[in-house]
Amino acid sequence: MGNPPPTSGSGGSGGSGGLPPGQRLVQGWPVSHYGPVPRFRPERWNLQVFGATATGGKRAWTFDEFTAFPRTTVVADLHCGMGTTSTGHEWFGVSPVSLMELVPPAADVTHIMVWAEYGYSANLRLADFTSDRTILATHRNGESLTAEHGFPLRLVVPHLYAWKGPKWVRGIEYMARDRRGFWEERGHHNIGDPWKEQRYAHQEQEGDGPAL
Ligand SMILES: Nc1nc2c(c(=O)[nH]1)N[C@H]1C(S)=C(S)[C@@H](COP(=O)(O)O)O[C@H]1N2
Ligand SMILES: [Mo]
Repeated sequence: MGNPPPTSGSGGSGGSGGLPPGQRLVQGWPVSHYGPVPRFRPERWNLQVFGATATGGKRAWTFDEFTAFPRTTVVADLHCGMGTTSTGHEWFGVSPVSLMELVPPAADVTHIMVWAEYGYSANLRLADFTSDRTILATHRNGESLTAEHGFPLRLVVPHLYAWKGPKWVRGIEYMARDRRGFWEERGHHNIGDPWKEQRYAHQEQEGDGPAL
């Protein structure tokens, strides 16, 4: 879990505190991702939970079914691993814990891989995914996400760099051991805590992640 911010404050909790080391504040909300923006096709969209579930089975929800889930609000900043932070985001969406209650993990699950359109993925420790500030967001500042920012569903993990939060989420895989996601395989830190400035894989210490 992330260290608390150095001094004054609210840190990851909404932008009135300090920035993580080496980050600079940007105005507004820049768009940043690898590859094209996927087109949303409601009739084909689903959200799947699979991997090491307690029953061994998988679950999938259509867009309409997902829309009926209980929602919650989290105010949090986005810290891009390339050095910019955008603030003032009020995320509205579904708590990962509520999904996991519907599809319990097997007893040996330690990590989660979150999958997005076009094969983008990010690995998380179970406790990162189940943090009470982590949210599968459908809305930001009261409006539906735009296509560029991840419509219809993106993950936000406030205490980690933003690459840990896939836009255009489609799948949640329960894992009994850690595996590297898209950027974690390509030179980025396996944990990605901005308060410890864990940007690159070469900074990893024993136990931070599986061998590259
Ligand atoms: N599917 C997908 N999600 C992604 C990425 C990506 O390339 N593909 N990039 C990540 C990175 S590096 C950042 S900084 C944030 C940017 O989110 P924003 O465009 O809403 O600011 O999205 C994250 N989620
Ligand atoms: Mo980023």
